[in-house]
Amino acid sequence: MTLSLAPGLRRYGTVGRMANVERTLVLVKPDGVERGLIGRILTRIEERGFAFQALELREATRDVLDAHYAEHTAKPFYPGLVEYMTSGPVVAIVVMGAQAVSSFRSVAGATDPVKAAPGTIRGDFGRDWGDGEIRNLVHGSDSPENAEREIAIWFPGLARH
Ligand code: IDP
Ligand code: MG
Repeated sequence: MTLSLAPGLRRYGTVGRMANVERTLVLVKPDGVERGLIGRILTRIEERGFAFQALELREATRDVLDAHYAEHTAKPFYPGLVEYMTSGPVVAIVVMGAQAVSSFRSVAGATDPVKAAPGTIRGDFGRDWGDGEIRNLVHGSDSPENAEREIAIWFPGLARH
């Protein structure tokens, strides 16, 4: 399943490669898709005035997740994280604009939805579902360097180098 880019968004592809505008990789995780929250999550990004360079509904593969979560593959929660991230489709998005990385991290909120502040995506839509798993609706890159690394994994055609 693919939501292809509207023609008007294609110009951001050129801008994204030519200008050094900051980019971040956002994922609406399977719980966000399953619960019908794609629109509300995208709205929060649009409301802050950020642009989408790419936006696609897709299945995360094990290979993509191993690369994306390279820093976590040896951790005890990793098998559960893979199960979670492959439990349904995700929406992969490249968001662009000055300080896009830290701006989206502040909109996403703390990793644990129980600790995430109200007003954040995780704090407004997340909770402890009582099964010991963390399901926190979204991913956002944690640094501009990791953002470019992750964009190259999810959207090789948009890699800057
Ligand atoms: P982040 O998504 O807020 O950047 P990270 O520490 O990078 O948080 O962890 C990546 C993802 O791994 C989290 O969003 C969450 O889905 C999952 N995760 C992190 N720590 C745990 C844990 O202790 N138990 C279960 N899942 C976890
Ligand atoms: Mg992280």
